[in-house]
Amino acid sequence: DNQDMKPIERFIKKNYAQPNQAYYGKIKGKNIIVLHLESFQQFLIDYKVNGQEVTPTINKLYHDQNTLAYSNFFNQVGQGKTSDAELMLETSLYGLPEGSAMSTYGTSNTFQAAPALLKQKLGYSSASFHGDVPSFWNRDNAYKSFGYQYFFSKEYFPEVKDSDMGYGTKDKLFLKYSAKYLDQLPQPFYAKLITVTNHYPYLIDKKNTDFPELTTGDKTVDPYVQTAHYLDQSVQELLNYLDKTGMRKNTVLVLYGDHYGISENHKDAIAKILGKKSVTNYDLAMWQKVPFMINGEGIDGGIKDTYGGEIDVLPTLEDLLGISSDKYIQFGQDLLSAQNNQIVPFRNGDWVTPQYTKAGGDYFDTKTGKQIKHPTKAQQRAFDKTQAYVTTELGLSDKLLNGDLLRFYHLPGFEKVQKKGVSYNLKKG
Ligand code: GP9
Ligand code: MN
Repeated sequence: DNQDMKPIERFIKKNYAQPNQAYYGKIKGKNIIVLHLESFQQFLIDYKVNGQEVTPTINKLYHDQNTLAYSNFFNQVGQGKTSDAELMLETSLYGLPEGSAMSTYGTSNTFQAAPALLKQKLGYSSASFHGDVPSFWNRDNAYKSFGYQYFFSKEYFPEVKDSDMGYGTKDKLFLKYSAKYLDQLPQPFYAKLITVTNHYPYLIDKKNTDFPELTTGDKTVDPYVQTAHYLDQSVQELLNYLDKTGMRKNTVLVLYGDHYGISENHKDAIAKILGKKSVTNYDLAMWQKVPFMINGEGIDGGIKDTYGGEIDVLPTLEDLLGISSDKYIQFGQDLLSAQNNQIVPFRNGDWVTPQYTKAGGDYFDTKTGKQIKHPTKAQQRAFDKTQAYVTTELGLSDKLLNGDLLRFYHLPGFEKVQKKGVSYNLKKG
């Protein structure tokens, strides 16, 4: 045993949020499809261009009574972008302050990640799908460490004329091909579909869009809604297929946006979209909101205003799956729990709570967006307390990854992931 684990265990135990009995185990045994919506921001929900909804399908899911939807859910990625989002969802550990943790430690570190946990606790099979080369973000190695049984990357999808755009297989083709593989997975399964077309610089062939651009005048920003619209159509096609085959009935869809599409380098464009003259650090913090939804037959849904982020997804799913996670080394908190503290740390040490926001060195009232230039003593105490929590939490997560500390942590009833013999390579077989 390693002494460095002790403060981490203490912190996690102290901040453990009890599951919500009304939801506990509600989706146990159902297939789970995580739909990773590339660069998809919350502002797109119900957003219109020239009176037309950009994402009618995703909007409909957002308002569905069988969808648990979150209106104050934030991306928490750092430089590892997509890979940080993936790491948080699979492990409830933070990305690193610099670089990509999946690239740096994905091969060497020990993890107690979602695919392995679901396999060992509930007998789920697992697969990840992505239309790019398998080595991007070191996925081919990190997925083995996470316990993924299958990884369907670009080489598994037929290459036809114009099948690629930007980072890989176009979403419509990608989801169509992936669905065929999904059909063959042993059920129940845990599957992750990582879309790619809605990625900067938002390339789309004319035959795939008749949707208008934004009119911010920022040429690289304006087509964002066109690729988002295309992504939305591809989701609709997947839903149609799942409905047709009957798979939808025993499947839960988890949709989330991994990070911003329009970066802070485009402040003028962001201001135009928000209908403001200029943007504050508060606006930029709120700009980090992304969708998070859990949709499935029998889910008592609704739009929740609980503050949370990507780090909280796995604990939330564990609650719904009826997996008791009180011994797990996971930094997030179950969003359904009444004990959730609603502190959302960003990777740079800034944070959001329902009351206050710290962004770029400034403090704000979260409800009004008003800057707090001269905090009262009570406000200063609240800031300090939240900051201490955030700094400690991020620091402990970094320590855990840098020291590969999970190799010392014995999780009762959990066996170390066996990577030997696992191969995702189609050519080598
Ligand atoms: C590449 C894709 C994009 O395979 O996942 O990653 P991002 O640039 O968004 O981190
Ligand atoms: Mn991404």
